[in-house]
Amino acid sequence: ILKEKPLFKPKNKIEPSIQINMHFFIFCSIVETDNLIEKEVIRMNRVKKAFSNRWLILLTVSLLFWAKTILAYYVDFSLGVEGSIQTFILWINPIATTLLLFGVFLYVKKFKPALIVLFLMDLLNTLILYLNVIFYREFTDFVTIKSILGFSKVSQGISGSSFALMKVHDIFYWLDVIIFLGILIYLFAKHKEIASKPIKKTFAVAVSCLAALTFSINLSLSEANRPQLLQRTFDRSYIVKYLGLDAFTVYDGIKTEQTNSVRAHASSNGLTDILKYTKSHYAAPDPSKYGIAKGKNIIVIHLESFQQFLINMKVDGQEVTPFLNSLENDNKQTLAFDNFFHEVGQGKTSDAENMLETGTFGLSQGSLFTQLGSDNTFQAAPAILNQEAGYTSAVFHGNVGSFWNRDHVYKNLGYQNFFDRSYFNQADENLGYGILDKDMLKETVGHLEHLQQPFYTKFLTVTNHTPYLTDDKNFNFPALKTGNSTVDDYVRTAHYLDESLRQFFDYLKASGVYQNSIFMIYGDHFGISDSNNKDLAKALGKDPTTWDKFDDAQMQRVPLMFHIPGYTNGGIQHQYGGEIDVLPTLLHLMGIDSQKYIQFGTDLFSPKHDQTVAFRNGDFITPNYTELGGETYENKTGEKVDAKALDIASEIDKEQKQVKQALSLSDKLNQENLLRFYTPEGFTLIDPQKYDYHDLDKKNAAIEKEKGNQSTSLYSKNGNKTTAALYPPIQ
Ligand code: GP9
Ligand code: MN
Repeated sequence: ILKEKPLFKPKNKIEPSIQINMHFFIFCSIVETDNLIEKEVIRMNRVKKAFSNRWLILLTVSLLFWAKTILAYYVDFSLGVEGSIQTFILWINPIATTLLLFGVFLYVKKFKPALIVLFLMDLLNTLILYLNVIFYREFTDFVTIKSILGFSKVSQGISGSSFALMKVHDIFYWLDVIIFLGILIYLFAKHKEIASKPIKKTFAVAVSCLAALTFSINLSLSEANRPQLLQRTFDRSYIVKYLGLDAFTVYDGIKTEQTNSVRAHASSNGLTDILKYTKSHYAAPDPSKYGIAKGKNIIVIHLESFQQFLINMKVDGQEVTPFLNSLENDNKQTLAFDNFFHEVGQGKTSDAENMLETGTFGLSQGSLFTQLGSDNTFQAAPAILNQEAGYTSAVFHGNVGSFWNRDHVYKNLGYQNFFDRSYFNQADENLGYGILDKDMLKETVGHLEHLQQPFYTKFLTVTNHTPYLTDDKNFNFPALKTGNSTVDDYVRTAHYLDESLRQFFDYLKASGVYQNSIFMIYGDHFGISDSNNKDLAKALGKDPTTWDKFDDAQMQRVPLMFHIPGYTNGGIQHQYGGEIDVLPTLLHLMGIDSQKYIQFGTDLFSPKHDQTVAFRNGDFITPNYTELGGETYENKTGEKVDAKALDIASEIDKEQKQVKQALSLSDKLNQENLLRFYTPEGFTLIDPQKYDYHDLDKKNAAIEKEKGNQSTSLYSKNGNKTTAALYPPIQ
């Protein structure tokens, strides 16, 4: 062939054999070039294929997003993850929502639009993640729908200081999105014809189902680790920790929509029935108690999970709470109640706080603090005391500020200061829900002594909290020997709490605060749940085999005492009452009439005090009867009785109606946020924006400085010297 059709014609004569060789060489080169071209085409096709393999794309983008979320969990958020189960839940929680959202990509038939959808999902999710990262750096909290809609907090957090809030590692939040965008642009510009086979719809649906399945596994694991996670919403960070940021955003959106729609239909007309009830229910103060603590500092001590049975109880011949007993039994300076009940629902501590601060009930489900507290209008103790009597206010608590949404709610209650976990030594031992009470109380001094007096202060203890974790170093008290560890250790942590208080009081006495204060001490709710009561029965000298609902109800007694140094008319009070009654009682002791405020309880000392104690589920206790789920028990005998036969049916019926009415009117007031339509004369509406719980010590020092000689803080009165050395060493 080459002879007939030579590839080239040499100018000079070349020997035929060489000629053939040359021809062969050229031929081979051409073939090889062709080969190379073909290889290149194959390579290009592979790249194209890879870029157009939908499964690979989905997996890569999802994995990268998962990694970014984990980065945020560990580096930017502090979620308080404890133990391997929580760690596992944390690691899997971004999977479900990421698959669900990114999986939409599989449903879009055409390749390019599908890619755009995926990119937008990635961008949106990254935006949500990053917004939260920035917001968290400023507020130690997550972005809520409300804060986005209201724009107030987000704009405060994001604008202005936003650059200052950025960190070098933030590049990792955006790197994959930028690369994705680059690839998109490249593909669109250079490979106009790029396409890929659409995924069968069944596969797309399968991915969504897988996402749903993953979510339900995630939710069940979470519920097992933290029962009633969604009903009670302890803390926004809990939802993020257990279910992830996207689930939190959706959950928050649904809740916001629910409250908004209730509120949109509310009007001041709704107040008519409420005012009618509270006005007619009002109980005027007993003149002999009115104003007996006027002008004194108020020190509220919240005894975590502390029940009345602990008072005067002995284990192996030793008093569990000798210090609290000495206060309770001081029949001159203390007014203590032995028929006082907690009335909390699922909001536990937060419900107790709500009742004591606002005089309204908690909600029938969940916590009022977390559900409505962020933007409800309140007329609460710190605001009333400040406006009517010039009180400064502060809360001290060894747990993070976001728990029970306190960091938001306290502002609406009018608290000027909130010293949360961040104000205490970070090295302090964290046991369960916060640092140990002894450490917390000791460290409060550095903050307390800078508050202007008179002050209204609340100390939220936390060490006596289920599961009553103990060690032998801090908790040297004999445990009960019932065999149920929750019950057994309860007395040990209660004893610890008692010791913490004794030390705190030693300091207060030495610094002179004690003599000029009224102490309001209460147990917030049960520590031993109904399911454990039978194990406790024997230790209380009761028969576990006859233990019933009636006994469970009686166990809901918690301590309440007003300890007023210098007062001489104290003694144990036997009238029945509950947490809802505390605010009007306290106000009257302080010489402030509660009449113009909407409050659902009555002054415990008033001759007109309503002794019916309403539980959140509608059950109630009176001095004579205990009504549980429509069944009546006689208090004297503990026996179930036939109300009709005893001719008390109509009396019980009337009480039951009133209990239900009070609970539902209180719910209406709070759910519809009706206090925004009612401002009693002389009361100024609280503006939460005025409060900021950062740098509180600096602010209080500035107030001291500005007031100069007029400053009434302990520190100023002590010749500008700290009183911290007066605190006894922690034993
Ligand atoms: C946590 C503490 C406990 O900050 O107040 O709340 P509780 O679990 O008792 O409702
Ligand atoms: Mn509690």
